[in-house]
Amino acid sequence: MIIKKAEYLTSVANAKDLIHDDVPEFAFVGRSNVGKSSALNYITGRRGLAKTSATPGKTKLVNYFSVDDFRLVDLPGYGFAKVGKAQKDVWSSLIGDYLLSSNSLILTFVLLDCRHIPTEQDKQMITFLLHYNLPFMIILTKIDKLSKQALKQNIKKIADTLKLRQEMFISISAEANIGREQLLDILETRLNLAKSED
Ligand SMILES: Nc1nc2c(ncn2[C@@H]2O[C@H](COP(=O)(O)OP(=O)(O)OP(=O)(O)O)[C@@H](O)[C@H]2O)c(=O)[nH]1
Ligand SMILES: [Mg+2]
Repeated sequence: MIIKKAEYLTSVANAKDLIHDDVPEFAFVGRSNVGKSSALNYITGRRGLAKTSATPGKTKLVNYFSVDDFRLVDLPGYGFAKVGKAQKDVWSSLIGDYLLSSNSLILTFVLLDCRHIPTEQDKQMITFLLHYNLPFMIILTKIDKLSKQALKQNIKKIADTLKLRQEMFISISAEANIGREQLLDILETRLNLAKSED
C-alpha cells in the first residue's frame, strides 16, 4: 500500500466531541513514551505529523489524522505519573470512551516497548480489549535497542506474560526503519476486510 495523503485533522479533549462517522480508524494505545506518535509518523512517512517527545506525557488528547480513505488515531499515553487520575484507568478514561464509542474503529494497535515486561496497565488495556471483543494487535517498539537474539527472547516472554500468541506481534523500529511494509500490509488487509463486510 502506498500512502498518498496524510494530514492532521483535529484533537479532542472530551468524549462528547469524538468523531462518529463511517471512515475506518486505526488507533494507537500504550504507555507514555512507548513510541505511539513516532509509529504513526513512521507509518505515514511524515516525520513531524504527530508530535513526539523524549518527555513522557506528550500526547494528552485524542488526535485524529486523516490518511487517504482512513484515519489514524493517536491516543494519550497511560502510566505516566503526571497524567490525571481519570487517564490512569482505561475503564473510566477518554481512551476507554474512544475505544467503546468509535463505530468505525477497525483495529487497535497496543504498543509495548520491546525491552520491558508489560505493566499492570498494559495488561488492563488488553483485558479491556478482549472484554469488549475489540480487534487488536501488539506492536513492539524500539527494536533497534535490542540484539536479534534478545528480541526473540523478549517476544516470547512478553507473549507468555500476556497469554497471547506470537502471531499477534509485530516488531518495529521507527528509528532504524524496520517494520513499515508489514504494518502497511496489515492496514491494507484490514481495510479490505472492512470493505467486504459492508
Ligand atoms: N530508539 C528508538 N527510539 C524511539 C523509537 N520510536 C520512538 N522513539 C523515541 O521514544 C520517545 C517517545 O516517542 P513518542 O512517539 O513521542 O512516544 P508516545 O508513545 O507518543 O508518548 P506520549 O505521547 O507521551 O504518550 C521519543 O524520544 C522518540 O524519539 C524507535 O523506534 N527507536
Ligand atoms: Mg505521543
